Amino acid sequence: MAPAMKGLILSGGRGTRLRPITHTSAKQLVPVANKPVLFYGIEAMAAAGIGEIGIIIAPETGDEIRSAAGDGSAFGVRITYVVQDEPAGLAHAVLTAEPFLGDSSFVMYLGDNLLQGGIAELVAAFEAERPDALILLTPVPDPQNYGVAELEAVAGSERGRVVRLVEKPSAPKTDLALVGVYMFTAGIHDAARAIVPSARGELEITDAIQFLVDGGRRVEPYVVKGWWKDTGRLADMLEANRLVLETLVGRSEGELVDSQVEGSVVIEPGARLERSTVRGPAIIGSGARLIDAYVGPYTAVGEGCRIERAEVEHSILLVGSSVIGLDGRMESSLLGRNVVIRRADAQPRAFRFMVGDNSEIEIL
Ligand code: TTP
Repeated sequence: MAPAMKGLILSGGRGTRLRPITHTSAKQLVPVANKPVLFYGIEAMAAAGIGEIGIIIAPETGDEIRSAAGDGSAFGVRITYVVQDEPAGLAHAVLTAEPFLGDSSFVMYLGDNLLQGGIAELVAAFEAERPDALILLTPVPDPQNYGVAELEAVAGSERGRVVRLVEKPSAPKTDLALVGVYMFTAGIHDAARAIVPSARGELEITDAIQFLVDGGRRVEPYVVKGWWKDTGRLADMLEANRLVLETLVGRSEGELVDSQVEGSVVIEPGARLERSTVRGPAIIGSGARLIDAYVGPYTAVGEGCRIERAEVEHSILLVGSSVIGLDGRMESSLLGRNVVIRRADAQPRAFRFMVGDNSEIEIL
């Protein structure tokens, strides 16, 4: 019998596109609807029956990821951490994890990605058909910004096969972008060893998959049905937050004083609203305080945050941040931990922030 399928989640990387948040924290721990992005991937694997998960970590942010995800028992899985000394590419990450993966087939999941509907169906398809690799694809309006797959029909096969993968093509032949979830047999290790670094100096997983294709191996496409989000940039992070908040069912375990809640809102234990309005979908974390505040749709307010005499919409606030006395509305913003934004005078203006942990901003 083939060894059980394993999971590999990539949580290293540089995260340059999410600076300054990533100066002090791993991007995979930025919360989406108050839960770290990484946890969605772990949960998706657990739900697909994968019990052994390796997590690739970087030396700089690895400890934080270890302490957040622990040994995996909270998710009903076993987690092994694999340190990748430098972010030398996704195929390099696979090679780094080879001692953990051994001969097993595995699902590789980018730790900053979110996939609606999970991966159980894909794992089942892979195990039933046993191709050498199965890659997930989704139609996008701007394929020139992604890795793009070219497909070919195969008699008797519903999905056909992949013939070519092109990184960020200037003239894309299809609109099918590679999603950050892949399934491989152990043959990917030899492929990753056979390729050379790309122009940007990384061992690219697309090159390793192309090596499989060129060697006559069966690489199958799987077009995903639901949404997929790579949260590597602020706008995508906010979009992921919006999409996940839309799926939450409202409940209130907090305290409401002269306050209104409209639509689907989750209020976690110990949160307190005074003379405030929250319009969902939104989540208010435990111990948060809203005083004379308005929180609008698609907002995730982290644990212990404070919003006072202010309006906040379509934003993510990490643990312990405060927004006080703004008379404009803060929107489309991501605040790190313990950020303070406080208004010092009363001139109306619009604000847009992307602020790192422990920052303090006063608007004069
Ligand atoms: P990317 O978002 O493509 O790369 P990055 O994290 O370096 O980000 P940026 O481009 O903003 O600098 O990586 C996708 C996922 O894979 C992400 O969770 C980080 C992880 N990763 C590794 O674990 N090892 C690597 O060598 C690379 C390149 C990425």
